[in-house]
Amino acid sequence: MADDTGELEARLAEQDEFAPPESFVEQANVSDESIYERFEENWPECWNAAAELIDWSSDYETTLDDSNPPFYEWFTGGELNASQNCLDRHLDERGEEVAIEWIGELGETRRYTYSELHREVNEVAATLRELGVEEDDVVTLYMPMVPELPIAMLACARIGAPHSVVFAGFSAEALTTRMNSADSEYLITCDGYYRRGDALEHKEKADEGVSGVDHDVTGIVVDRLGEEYDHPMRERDHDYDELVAEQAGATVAPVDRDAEDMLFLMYTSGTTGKPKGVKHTTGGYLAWVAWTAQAVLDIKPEDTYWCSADIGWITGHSYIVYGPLALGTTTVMYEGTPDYPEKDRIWEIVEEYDVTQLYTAPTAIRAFMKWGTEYPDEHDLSSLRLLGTVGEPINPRAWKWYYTHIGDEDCPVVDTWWQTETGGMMVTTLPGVGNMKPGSAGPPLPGLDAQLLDSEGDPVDNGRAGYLTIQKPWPGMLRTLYQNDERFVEEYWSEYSDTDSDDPDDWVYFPEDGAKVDDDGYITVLGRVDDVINVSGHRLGTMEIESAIVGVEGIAEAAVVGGSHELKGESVYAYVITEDEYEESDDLHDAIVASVEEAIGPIARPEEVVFTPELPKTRSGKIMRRLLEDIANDDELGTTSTLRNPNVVSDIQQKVTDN
Ligand code: 6R9
Repeated sequence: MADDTGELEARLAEQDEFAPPESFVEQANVSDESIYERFEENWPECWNAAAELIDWSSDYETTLDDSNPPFYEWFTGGELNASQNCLDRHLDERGEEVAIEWIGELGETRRYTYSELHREVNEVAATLRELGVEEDDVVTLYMPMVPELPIAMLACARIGAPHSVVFAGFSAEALTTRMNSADSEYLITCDGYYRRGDALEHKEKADEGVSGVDHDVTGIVVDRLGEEYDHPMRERDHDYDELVAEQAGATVAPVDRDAEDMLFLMYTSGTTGKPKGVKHTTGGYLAWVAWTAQAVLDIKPEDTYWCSADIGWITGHSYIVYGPLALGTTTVMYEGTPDYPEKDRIWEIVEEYDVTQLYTAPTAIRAFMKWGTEYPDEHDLSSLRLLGTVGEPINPRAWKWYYTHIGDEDCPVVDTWWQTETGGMMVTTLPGVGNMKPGSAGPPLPGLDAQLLDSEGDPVDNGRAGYLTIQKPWPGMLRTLYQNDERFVEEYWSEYSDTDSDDPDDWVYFPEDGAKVDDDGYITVLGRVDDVINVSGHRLGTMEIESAIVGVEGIAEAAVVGGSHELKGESVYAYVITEDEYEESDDLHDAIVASVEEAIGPIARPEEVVFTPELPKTRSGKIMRRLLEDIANDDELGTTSTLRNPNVVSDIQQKVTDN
């Protein structure tokens, strides 16, 4: 056996291109390669194909209104409701089929058929109305992976109240910032949840967050922990079960929303310390996630599809909730971690539920790889038809491991590049059409125009690194940053556009990623080129972390960079300078870690804190992050000749080695 595996690995190691399995192609939702040409010739009307996947209460008049770039509008004049699309329209044919298969960490399960989900969403929608929530009021959802989270999202969508989901692992401070920024007066939260068998209390953190909000907040609290935790209630808090019980059997007609009305806000990290409120709309976003879910994830109503992300991130919004439910399939929602109670938990679930597609992150795959093949080998994974990854670059070795040991060389692997801002997938192979190349996401989807440019805006040669740009609008794109059109233009459009022009051809979207492209047009995404790092697929702004660190008494200055990490992709390296009267100490180290956790959350915890008397700076006083990155990665150092203080570099290097 060991020999076989060795041989197999050796063979795979050499192979850098894989054709989609024949058995997959035969049944794929999309298998005709002419789709690329057809979409290009028929742009932008090609996107009517996406709009056709959803129900409209009033037909749209125009596919794309590009009269005021970069404020594009899609499917203008159309009206629809996302909750109606995810629920009501499936009731006749699929009312008794499973919509959400929820698996709790402690082994308990909850199953919602489409009619059951429809009932509870209606009751929650009625509850929100009763509390005074009106159309266009932003409702904040600060909840872990409990069924009430997607239920609340759909209830908000039903009454036309945009939701703003704040990842439960984020800190109280992060909640405050987001609620203030969105003027959100309503919060649905949870008493707590389970992590590796332990009850984690969440309500105190929520309350602390609310205490910083500059206006009154009405709360609804889901009781997940029961008697295990006697959670505090504020005066304006209500118990979820009690309120919903009062609305038993209530129905709320889905509100007609204009295609361009906001469906939700999602805050994400950017270059500056302040998170960006990405605005997604009802028509374009829903069409985009439905279309990509059927074309790339090959979702069919009879599937049991599982995306292992957290709904607190965009991946969960698009590919646990809206995409799969719009298509009427069964979507699996898992509360826990992949190694609890054992390292085979994922494979146990795949086997038990006959999961047909698995969509996860490279970080998870690298962990599975490290744990060893014995865990997947214990289970029958033959129900799987397709595998996907998202969130960060996947190294070819991890890709091949996934393809072989999970997919049994019989499932296509889609490596999907996209962002919070793009709403859904952008660059990936179509699994029934294109060959796969491990490590390369693939070509842009049909109807998308991606190009690599150098810093002057000129195209770069194939094989060379450049900046990824998107040259034409697409339905799922963000429309703006909440109440900040100026920052929207500045962040995404100023780099490569002629911002004085009203010709859409002069406007180019810049996602702030570096990439290279090969002769077949396959794009390998290299990573962020701004001050954002990607830890386990989670986007973190280095400025946010730095400002938490310099908030610690005794710290004068901090520079944060990403260092490569075997499992997480990148990890947080913090280089800090103490104030004169202070010295490096364990206490100071712990205070730094605590402050980062408090400001952002445990995901941003520094892996290394390096105390140094100086930071490498250019003559103009700018910190040379590139050098700090080289040190963190133990790479050969780039040039130090432009530094004001070149000697500091070897000192820091020595400290990192000693740590
Ligand atoms: C969906 C999501 C976006 C950033 C993006 C890029 C990185 C995502 C990737 C990938 C290489 C992939 N990224 N998918 N890099 N290959 N398949 O992750 O959204 O949290 O906004 O992060 O993630 O750097 O710019 P978001």
